[in-house]
Amino acid sequence: MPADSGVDGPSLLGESERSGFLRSLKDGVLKNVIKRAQFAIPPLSLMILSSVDEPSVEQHICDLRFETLPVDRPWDMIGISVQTGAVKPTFELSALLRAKGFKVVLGGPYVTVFPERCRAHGDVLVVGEADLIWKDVLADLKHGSLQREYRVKEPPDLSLSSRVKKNALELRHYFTTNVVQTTRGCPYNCDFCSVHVMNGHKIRHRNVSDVVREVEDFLEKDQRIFFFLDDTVNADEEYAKRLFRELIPFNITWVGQATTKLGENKRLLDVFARSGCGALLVGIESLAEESNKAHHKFHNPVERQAECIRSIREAGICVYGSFIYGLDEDTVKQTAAIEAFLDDTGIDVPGINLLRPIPGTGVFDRLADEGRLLHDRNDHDSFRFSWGQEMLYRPKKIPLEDFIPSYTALTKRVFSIRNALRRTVHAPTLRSAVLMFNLFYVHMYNLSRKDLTRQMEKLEETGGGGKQVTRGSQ
Ligand code: B12
Ligand code: SF4
Repeated sequence: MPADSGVDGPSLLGESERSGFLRSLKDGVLKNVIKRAQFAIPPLSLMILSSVDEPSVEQHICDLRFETLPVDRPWDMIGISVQTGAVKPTFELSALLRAKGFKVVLGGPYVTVFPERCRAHGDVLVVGEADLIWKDVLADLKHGSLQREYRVKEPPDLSLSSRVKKNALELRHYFTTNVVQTTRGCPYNCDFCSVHVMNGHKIRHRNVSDVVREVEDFLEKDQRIFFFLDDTVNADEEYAKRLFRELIPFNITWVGQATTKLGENKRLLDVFARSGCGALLVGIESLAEESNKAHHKFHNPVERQAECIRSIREAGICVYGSFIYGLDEDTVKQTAAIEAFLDDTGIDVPGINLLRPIPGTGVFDRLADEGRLLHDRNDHDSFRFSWGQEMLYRPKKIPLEDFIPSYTALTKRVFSIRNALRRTVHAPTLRSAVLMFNLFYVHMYNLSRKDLTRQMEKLEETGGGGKQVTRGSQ
C-alpha cells in the first residue's frame, strides 16, 4: 500500500487538486524525481514466498504501489502482507476480494504480532515467518484441505530456506530488484523497534554459500545495486567477514544497515569497502546518552559515534545517519547538538525522524500506560506510517507546542538545497544517489512541516494539546 504523502510512489501526489500546463509539467518532473529517489525496491517477503516450489502451483506478485490487482483472473488464493501502518486499507481490500469470492490468506508483521485482530479479516492466517510453512499452505490449497490458521512455532532455520528467485516479479518497476537478507533476528532490545518482537533476539544466518549463489543468480537478471536488508549487517562480525569476502570477486555495489561499531573494526570495514559497500544506514537515535538508555538502546555509546562515523566515511562508504528527535530525555537543546554533529561528522544523508510508536512495541505500551499517546491505544489505524510525520505522542520533557516548532525549524535548516549540494560534493562515493536522496528530503521534510503545522494549529484550537487528536484532525 502506498503511503499518503507519495513516498512509496508518485500516484498520490495531489493530482486532482492541480491543473494547468505549468503545474502539470512541474508535477511531472517532481514525480519523476520522486519516483527515482524513492529507491523503490520489491517486497522481499513476497519474493521469498513466491520462490517456494510446490508442483503445479503457480505464484504471481502484484505490488499495489505500481499495479492494480487483476481481479478478472480466477485466482485460487490471494495472499496479502499486512503492514502495521496500513491495516485498515488492507482489511478493506481483503473484504472486497472475499466479497468477489476469492480466498484470502493474511500474513506479515501485523498478523504475527496481532493475530486475534486479523482473524475475522481473512480466510486463512499465517502467523510468523512463513519461509518454511508456506509450502504446507500451498500443498493444502492444492489438496483442498486449507486450515484456518498456520502458526510458526519456532522462528525458521534460515539455512533450510529456499533460494530467492525473481520469477514472479516485474523487474522494471523498481530502482533495483537485488534485495537480499543474510540474517534475521536482533540481539538488541530497543523499545521503539519491532524487529526483536517479530524475529526474536537470536541471530539466525543463511548459509554463506546460499547467499553467494543468490547474488550470482540475481546478477544474471539485474546488474544494478544490491540492498542487503539485514537490520544490522555487521551484527555477527565473523559471519559478515566471511560472506562479504566471498562477494568481492562479483564487483557489485551494495548498501545496507549497520551499527556504528563497524567503525572500530578496521578489518571488517576494509572487507565491506572492498566488496563494494557504497553506503550504510546507521541508527544514531539521540545524542543524549540518557535518552538512548531510556529506550533500551545501549550498544551505541554517544561518545564513540562521531569517530566511528568518520572511520566509515574515510573507508569510502557514505553514511546515512538516522536520528530520532523527541526520545524521553531529549530537550530542545538536541536540535543544536544534531546540527553540530552533522557538521562535525559530514554525514552524507541525514534522516531526522520523529518517534513512531508502533503497536506491539515496548514503547507503545509504555506511552499508552503513561497517557502520552495522542490516539486511543486500541485504534491502531491512527498509528499509521505516513511520511508526513505528524506527532503521535507527547515527548516527556518538551511540551508539544515547543517541540513541533523546534523540530520544523531544525529540518528547515538541515534540509536546504544548499546543504544538499554541500553534502553531495563531500560524499565519498555514490554522489548522484546522495544528491537525489538529499533533494528528495528537501521536498519530503517540507511536506512534513506542513502536516505538523496543521497539527499544531489543531492542537491550539483544542487547548494547547490538552486533548487527544483524532486521525481526521491533522
Ligand atoms: C526494507 C525495509 C523497508 C523498506 C521497504 C521496502 C520494501 N518494498 O520492502 C523501506 C525503506 C521503504 C521501509 C520503510 C519503512 N519502514 Co521498514 N523495514 C524494512 C526492513 C529492514 C526489511 C523488510 C523485509 O524485507 N524484511 C524481510 C522479510 C522476509 O520479512 P517480513 O516482511 O516480516 O516477511 C516475513 C513474515 O512477516 C511473513 N509474511 C510477510 N508477508 C506475508 C504475506 C503472506 C501472505 C504470508 C503468508 C506471510 C507473510 O513471511 C515473511 C517471510 O518470513 C524491516 C525490518 C525487518 N527485519 O523486517 C523494516 C520494517 C518493516 N520497517 C518498519 C518501519 C516502521 C518503516 C517505516 C514506517 C519507517 C519510517 N518511519 O518511515 C517506513 C514505512 C513505509 C511504508 N509506507 O510502509 C518496521 C515495521 C514495524 C511493523 N510492525 O510493521 C520494521 C519492522 C523495522 C522496525 N525497526 O521495526 N522499510
Ligand atoms: S533498532 Fe536496530 S539494533 Fe535496535 S532492536 Fe531494532 S534492529 Fe536491533
